[in-house]
Amino acid sequence: MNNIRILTMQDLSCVGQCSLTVALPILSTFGIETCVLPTAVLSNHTMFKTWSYLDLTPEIPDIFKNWKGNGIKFDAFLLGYLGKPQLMDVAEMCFDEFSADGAPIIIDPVFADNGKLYANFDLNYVVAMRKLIKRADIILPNVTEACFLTDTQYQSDYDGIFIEKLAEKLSRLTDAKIIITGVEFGGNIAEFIYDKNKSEILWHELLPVKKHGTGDIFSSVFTANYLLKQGLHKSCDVAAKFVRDSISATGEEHFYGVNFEHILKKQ
Ligand code: PXL
Repeated sequence: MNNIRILTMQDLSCVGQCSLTVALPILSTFGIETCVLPTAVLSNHTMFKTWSYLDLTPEIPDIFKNWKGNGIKFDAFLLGYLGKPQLMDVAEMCFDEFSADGAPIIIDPVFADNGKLYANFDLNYVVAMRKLIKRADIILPNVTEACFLTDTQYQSDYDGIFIEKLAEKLSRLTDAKIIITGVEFGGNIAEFIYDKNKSEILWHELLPVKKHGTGDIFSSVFTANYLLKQGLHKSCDVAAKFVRDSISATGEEHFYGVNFEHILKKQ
């Protein structure tokens, strides 16, 4: 039995199978006590046509005051979609105040995909994220996020050398272990793992459909396995297979996410 308590900081999208509604059930199912710091409440994620957005930043000082008063500490942190650049400073305060000894910080930058920033994001967010990832032990950017973070022109048609250079450039911004997710070429999909100049590429079967929320599922399954001492390689492998199976369990008409619940039920 483990007694790991993680804090995951990301938005709460009421509908959409992403961020907290993914991280909470997944981490809990793996037996990890999962605490949440919701950064915003959205009616649904921003891949729908419209959404409401309640920024919860003003509530956070009071949450921290009470955590401090109650002597709360966390053994690990998983960050995803924060939503506003100011929240990066809040995240740093949170690490400073509430880390148990040696608590790993895992950051999925979550601000862009397919060469473009998500709705509501601008370059200020990217600049703030460049600073925040200095605090990370592991970062999980996709190719687009890695390009923005390293000021590299995104190209959809890339090769292994392009990805290796991206990882090298990222390693100048942070000492974190780097996992570039969703690397696609030659009809396959891979994670590129870069750990202190040692790199490894982990190939998986590429399914012919793209779905929302799969990055959040990957980061949650990866984090759970990593905290349970499975190592980088195995944790990536389990997470990638979990994502693949979740996509396979999802009908075409289900446009906003994947039915990861069906796969989680089998864990
Ligand atoms: O899955 C990433 C994500 C998380 N949260 C919100 C989003 C998105 C992607 O668009 O809109 C609110």
